[in-house]
Amino acid sequence: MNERSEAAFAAARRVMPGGVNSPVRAFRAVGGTPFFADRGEGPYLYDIDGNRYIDYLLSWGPLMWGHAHPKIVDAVVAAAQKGTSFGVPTELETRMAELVVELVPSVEVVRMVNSGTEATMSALRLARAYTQRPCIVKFEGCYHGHSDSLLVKAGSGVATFGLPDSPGVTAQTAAATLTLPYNDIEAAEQLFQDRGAEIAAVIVEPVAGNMGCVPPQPGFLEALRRLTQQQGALLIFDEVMTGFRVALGGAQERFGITPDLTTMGKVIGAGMPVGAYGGRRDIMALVAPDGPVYQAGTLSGNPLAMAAGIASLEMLRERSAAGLYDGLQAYGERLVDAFVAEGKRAGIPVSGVAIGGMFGLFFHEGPIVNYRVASQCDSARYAQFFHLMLERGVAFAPSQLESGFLSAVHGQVELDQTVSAIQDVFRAMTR
Ligand code: KE4
Repeated sequence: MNERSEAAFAAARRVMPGGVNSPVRAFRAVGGTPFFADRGEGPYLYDIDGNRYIDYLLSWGPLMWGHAHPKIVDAVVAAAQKGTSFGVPTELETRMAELVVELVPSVEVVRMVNSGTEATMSALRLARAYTQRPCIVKFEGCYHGHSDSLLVKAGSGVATFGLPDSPGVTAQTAAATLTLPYNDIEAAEQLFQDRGAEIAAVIVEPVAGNMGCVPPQPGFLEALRRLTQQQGALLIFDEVMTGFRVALGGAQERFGITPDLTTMGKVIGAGMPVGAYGGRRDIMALVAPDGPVYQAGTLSGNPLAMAAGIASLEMLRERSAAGLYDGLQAYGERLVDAFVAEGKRAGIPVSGVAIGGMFGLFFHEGPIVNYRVASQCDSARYAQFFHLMLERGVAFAPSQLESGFLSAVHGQVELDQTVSAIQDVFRAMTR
């Protein structure tokens, strides 16, 4: 079944921490040995033991066009044949920036970096410089990458390991990061009342994707917009995961909220290393070399990531007019409805949510509104479900506290196979 992955993992563990280059890939939350990828093709991922999976992990979000889409592969190959990096400007970077500015109207000026972590870290530095204030506000269960001031009650891998504060983050750093429960308007109002004058920015996942998929409750994002405006703080939407996924213009388009800064990643690189931060021109004017806020990167805006991202965004823009995002929503709803119906039929507490190209499946009766509730999910049940689905050729996220992802190339065949496997698995779970 997975002898080659077992051997590969043993070799990997000898030379890499946990045998991986990112903790969640070690499958610690669901147990067992991670399968090693050999190749991907559209909605399918093939492991080195020859097993094929319908892939709902999709590299944690970048792959809106599935694996190895010809237009994206051709774009990367063509760019590579001209060189991999130059250290001077290229027009590809301008083209990418023009696309982001066109598709995300709140972004007037944008800077490319190499990861979501870099994007959020830089956006916070900029917000502190612009407001001349020290504190930032984040929400429990939200993950914004692994920079020190954001590894305070983070979600994603840290939450999965139950490490609310990662070792190595100093007390001084943590003290400047204030955390609130997601979706808790009253708590946000109270914090701004108590410490509003110190707050440089609120950073939020406008749809939380790192404690499972948890949408904003009605009024939550509007309250953050109102409070930050009133108190002279900046509102930063971390759309590294939601950007170009929950709508063409991201969560800010879907929910009609205009943030001051937006961070991006994943989809804009279509699987190549990338991140970006951008927003109001008067704020971005502080970024070096125009302004004093220093931020730099050898490979920022590198031609291969730009070529892949441009190909992806241009296809998204073209297909969104033809109902791409409605199709993603419908697929997600069918998948979640099947999960909930079969779980209830089996007498197992379940709930789920579908929002654009992402979804959440919970072993909890729901509704899941924040990290405290999400952490009450039956993660052992989720692990059992995950492995039973894997045996049936369907790969979901290897953690209850993560989201599932869809692509434009998942079709009716994959949906039918997934629903049938869900029905079969819940029958097996009640035997
Ligand atoms: P990266 O530094 O991993 O490119 O981006 C960090 C980040 C920032 N903001 C949000 C909303 C994110 O979801 C992420 C990264 N997401 C995780 C998925 N839980 C990446 C998976 C991993 O850590 O390997």
